[in-house]
Amino acid sequence: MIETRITRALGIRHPVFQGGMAWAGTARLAAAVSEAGGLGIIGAGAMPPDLLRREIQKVRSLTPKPFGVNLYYLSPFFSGVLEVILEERVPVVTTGAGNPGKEIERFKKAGTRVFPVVSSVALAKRLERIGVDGLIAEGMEAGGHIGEIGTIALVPEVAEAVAIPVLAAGGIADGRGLAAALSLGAEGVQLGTRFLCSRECEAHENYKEAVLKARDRSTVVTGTSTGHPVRVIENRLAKKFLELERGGAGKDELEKLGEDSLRKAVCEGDTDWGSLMAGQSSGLIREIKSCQEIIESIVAEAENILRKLPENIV
Ligand code: TUI
Repeated sequence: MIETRITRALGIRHPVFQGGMAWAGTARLAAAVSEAGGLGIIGAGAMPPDLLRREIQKVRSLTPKPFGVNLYYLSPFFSGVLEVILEERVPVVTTGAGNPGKEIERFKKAGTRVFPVVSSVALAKRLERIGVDGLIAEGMEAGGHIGEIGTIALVPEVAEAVAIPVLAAGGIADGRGLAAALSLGAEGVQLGTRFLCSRECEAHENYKEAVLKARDRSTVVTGTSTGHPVRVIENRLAKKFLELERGGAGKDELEKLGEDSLRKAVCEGDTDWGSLMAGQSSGLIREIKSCQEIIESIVAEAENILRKLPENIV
């Protein structure tokens, strides 16, 4: 057992969050992760509010354990999604691509714990001051929207700068990553790509196969020219995107190319023209496992490493 302030505060068995992946983070996946003792998270992405409400109710029908919703700040349904999260009194909210400064008081009144994702020390400090419950320090090894600092430097810098608990994310897929995160001062980890390749994840089999096939250099970062970097597995869409960016294409043209591409990949299995968001940990993921196997093997491996660590030093 690895107990930290995170497991105690949230009443979960293992300090492992599932990343809130748009389209792939469905109620079925979130419930499976929570049932296995982690914190399952519904990826609200660009979900309409009524669908999110049904997904929340579905998680509750599948498990009595705590779960979360990832609130994506660029959603066209942002305000409706926020109201549903508050009305449903969701236990935990994580955030993506924005900061919850304006909403924090309403979350507190609803009894919702807030764990924003941060990719810098400055934002981490600002959010601690406004009263968030913890932070997810996400390095640029992560999939999807990313910042610019690597996990191994970002996590200790954030952990040192704040007193609230910090989880590490980005490039972590196994017990070695969890042990490393704890060594860096984190009190848990968030895994996206690893849970994408779980039996319970409803992403298309083609997407999962693409992650299993991926190696260390299989992902690229698109969108640096527009200030919205996104890590994806390289495919025809990513190559086209990078080619347009190198040619100085404008934001509108790039946005048009990317439109609907994540849904095409996750729901239709379009591995050529879909956006295969995935982290650099793809190279570590070799097989589909159940959420329970993923969590139990990560915790057991980390415990083993931490127990044996002194033997590495001669
Ligand atoms: O959110 C993510 N990664 C994501 S969200 C997503 S959903 C999507 N759907 C369709 C098309 C495109 C994307 C895919 N990947 N990671 C968390 C994260 N948040 N990383 C960085 C940030 C972030 C960025 C800017 C947090 C705060 C911020 O600015 C806040 C401020 O006000 O300074």
